[in-house]
Amino acid sequence: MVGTAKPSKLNKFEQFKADKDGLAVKDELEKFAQLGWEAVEKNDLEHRLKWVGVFYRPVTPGKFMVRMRTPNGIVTSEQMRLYAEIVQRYGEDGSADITTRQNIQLRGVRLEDIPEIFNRFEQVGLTSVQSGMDNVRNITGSPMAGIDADELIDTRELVQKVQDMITNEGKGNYDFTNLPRKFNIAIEGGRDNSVHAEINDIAFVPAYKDGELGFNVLVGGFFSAKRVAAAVPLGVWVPPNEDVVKICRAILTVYRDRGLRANRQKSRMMWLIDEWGMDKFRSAVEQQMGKSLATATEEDLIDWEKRDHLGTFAQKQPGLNYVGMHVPAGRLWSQDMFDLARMAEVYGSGEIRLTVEQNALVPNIPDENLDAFLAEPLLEKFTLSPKPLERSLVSCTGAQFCNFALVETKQRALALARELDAELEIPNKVRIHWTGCPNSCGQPQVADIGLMGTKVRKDGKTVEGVDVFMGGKVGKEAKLGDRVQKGIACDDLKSTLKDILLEQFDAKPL
Ligand code: SRM
Ligand code: SF4
Repeated sequence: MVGTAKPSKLNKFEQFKADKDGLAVKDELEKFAQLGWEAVEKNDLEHRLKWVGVFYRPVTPGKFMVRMRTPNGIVTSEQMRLYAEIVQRYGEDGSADITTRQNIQLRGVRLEDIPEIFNRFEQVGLTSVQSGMDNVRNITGSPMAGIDADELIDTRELVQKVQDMITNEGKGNYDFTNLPRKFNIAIEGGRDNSVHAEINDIAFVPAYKDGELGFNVLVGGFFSAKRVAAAVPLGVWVPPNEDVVKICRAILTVYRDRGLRANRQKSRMMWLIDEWGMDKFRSAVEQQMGKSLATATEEDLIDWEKRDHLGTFAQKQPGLNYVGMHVPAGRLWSQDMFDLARMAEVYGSGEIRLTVEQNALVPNIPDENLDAFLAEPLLEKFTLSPKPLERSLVSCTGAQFCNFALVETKQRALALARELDAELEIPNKVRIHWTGCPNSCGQPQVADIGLMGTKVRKDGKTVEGVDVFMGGKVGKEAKLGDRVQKGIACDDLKSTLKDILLEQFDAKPL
């Protein structure tokens, strides 16, 4: 369904969506598989396939990326094994990444295999539908949901219900496939804002009202190359029930029908909120819901520092534990995924959880299985206590696979963190986030030190470089960081970072 706000001349994205809804390619996958990717019409290949989570990669033509949906970051061992099998067949081209939205992306996938892969997804309850372009991205929730003794609200069921509403239980839902732009939703149920609520278009954060526990609703958070904005209070409180689904539907409907579409640089929901003001936006949402909403009256309950979940921890269920493993730069190979699946089955309950820091947890490990789990060889690669810089490293995809990238990120980020960890004693964690371009997928604005790829002139040549962001704060009183230095050539970055760490993070040379 196309919204009512029709600009007089459609930009090229609005035009191709009006010509044919992106979701329509769902029924053409067999045909594309037979045609071969080179023969697929350009808009179908480069854009519409993203509506079913299939991303053409101009950097590696013919080797596609598949972006899944992983509600609340929860993956079963069966699903993880399927991921392993899918990428295994692509040899060196086949890998997977844990994303900054606690999700999985598969790499190296051939278009001719998509119909079979999608059948196999369905058999294990997976979907990649509506995971790219003008759709709602993976819905995040606390990776500790249901196992954290200090949890306020278990978000698992709510996250799943919101996803089911948006995607028609994974089958695809034309109601929400033509939003003005991408859209992010997060539902936080813990005390430490594990999902970066403030950078979502809709965020639910736990709060009381009249003695009842529910959520305050924040809206409009986003990052883009042109502008970044933290989410602001809608002024509304909702109970942790079907109303969460209903308000998501109402906000999405208002945004779909009234959101700004003329200029894609000004189409994220915050631009509509700015234009209308919050009162008008709220009444439009209430009108859409067909009832007035309760006004939020209390502060949210986010009062903890953000945890990174790495290590071994007791769960709220007596005798059970979860183990959080560090996955360097979020990169997984098929053997890693086979191992994770097996370990989750043998020692736990067959469940794996992903974090927005691109790491993996295995929950529900009984005390008596813990030693054997900790002796598994995978833990030499995915360690429980990496050194401080590597520990908190986050990196977007970068130039290896992303055509927007101005720099290579993941390998450089890891190499630099390891070198600096070897040369410095750093008393506390320092969260370094790399992002390959101003789109900010690696969220440099939430980091202690954020590095954003750019091009720099050095010795008469154009070379890869970064802008440096600092001051991002997460957890309680989350705050976005600012750009503090511009245009540092990557070759000079080690000494710049060393100075910052020595001067501002109490590091000492080893
Ligand atoms: Fe992103 C576009 C990767 C999280 C803001 N993002 C892209 C594309 C699809 C561009 C492309 O077609 O190549 C990248 C795919 C590269 C690839 O091959 O992997 C890409 N974004 C990613 C991931 C994989 C980074 C990562 O390594 O973890 C994350 C996938 C999350 C997921 O599972 O869905 C990812 N992207 C984010 C986030 C962080 C977040 O959501 O917390 C942001 C900033 C928050 C936001 O959206 O408000 C983000 N991505 C963007 C933007 C800028 C949006 C804007 O309004 O301008 C783009 C470009 C666009 O949409 O035009 C973009
Ligand atoms: Fe690609 Fe830029 Fe996003 Fe990194 S920040 S994944 S380089 S679009």
